[in-house]
Amino acid sequence: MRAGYVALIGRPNVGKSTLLNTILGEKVAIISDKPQTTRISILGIKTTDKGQIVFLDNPGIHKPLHQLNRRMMNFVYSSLETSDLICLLVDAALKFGHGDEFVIETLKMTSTPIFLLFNKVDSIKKEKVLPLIDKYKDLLPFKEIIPISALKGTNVDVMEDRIYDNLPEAEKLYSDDDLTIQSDRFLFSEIIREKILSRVREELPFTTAVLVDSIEDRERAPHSKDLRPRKFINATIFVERDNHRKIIIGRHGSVIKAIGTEARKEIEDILEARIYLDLHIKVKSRWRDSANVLDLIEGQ
Ligand SMILES: Nc1nc2c(ncn2[C@@H]2O[C@H](COP(=O)(O)OP(=O)(O)O)[C@@H](O)[C@H]2O)c(=O)[nH]1
Ligand SMILES: [Mg+2]
Repeated sequence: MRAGYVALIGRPNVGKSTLLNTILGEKVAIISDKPQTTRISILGIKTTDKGQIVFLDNPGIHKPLHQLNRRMMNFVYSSLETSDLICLLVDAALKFGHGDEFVIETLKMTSTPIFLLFNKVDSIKKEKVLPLIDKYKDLLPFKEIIPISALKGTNVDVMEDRIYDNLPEAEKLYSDDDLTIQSDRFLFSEIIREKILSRVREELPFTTAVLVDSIEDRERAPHSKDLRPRKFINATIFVERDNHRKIIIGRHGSVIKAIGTEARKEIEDILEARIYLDLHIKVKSRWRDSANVLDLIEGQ
């Protein structure tokens, strides 16, 4: 048996969370085309007959400006420290830039073995891969360089095999049917945030936080044909400014309604229950620097 921790590391938007979901075959991390979608380390457990790989999906490596971002980067650093192996993801379609240099510098601090994964190879021509490998291969002593597509699943099995080769011999760290350790509250708050990110375009870049205040059971109406259990979920969306609140509400409430409907459907599928989702919006200026709000969100 082999088992260990593998940190997924890279710039924002390179596809770390997509890869985690593909590996697990289930959604444990939310995805968006906006940077800095993932804010904490999200654990995903893959158990096979070879052993167990515990993946840590992470926030993207960036220079932090707010307390929120400093906390995000602290998740990255501690995941670098605790992991047995690091998978550095790079977007194969993007040119090497300052952000990539910063990532390489950050990784120079660690002596943990590193895999280099060129992701999104589905979006580039095959002949572009070799020059990429050439550009990167001497920057760090990579143990393996593997082109993958997290979205299509290309080479993900190869990657898993190579990971096992590099993990210590050890007993499993979690039980066989554990997929993650994040709570339902956290997952639901993330799902709501994902719907906000996809509904609200450029006007509002990643400045919302979502807190699930309560999840309560509800009685079924006496003659209802829907036999699913019923749950009532209360959640608060934090925004920094009143005009952000208006954007999220939308014309005649159309935006918040769509966010609520999409999130509710997804949560209903997960819980196999009928869900009532009550969303409230709270304006809290500079919540990104409020230890109170950040503690509440991380503590879900
Ligand atoms: N074409 C393509 N797009 C991808 C792939 N992996 C991720 N993406 C897209 O890249 C964006 C960022 O993905 P996400 O997993 O949230 O990136 P993260 O910030 O690194 O976690 C999303 O729009 C994904 O759909 C891939 O293998 N191919
Ligand atoms: Mg992510």
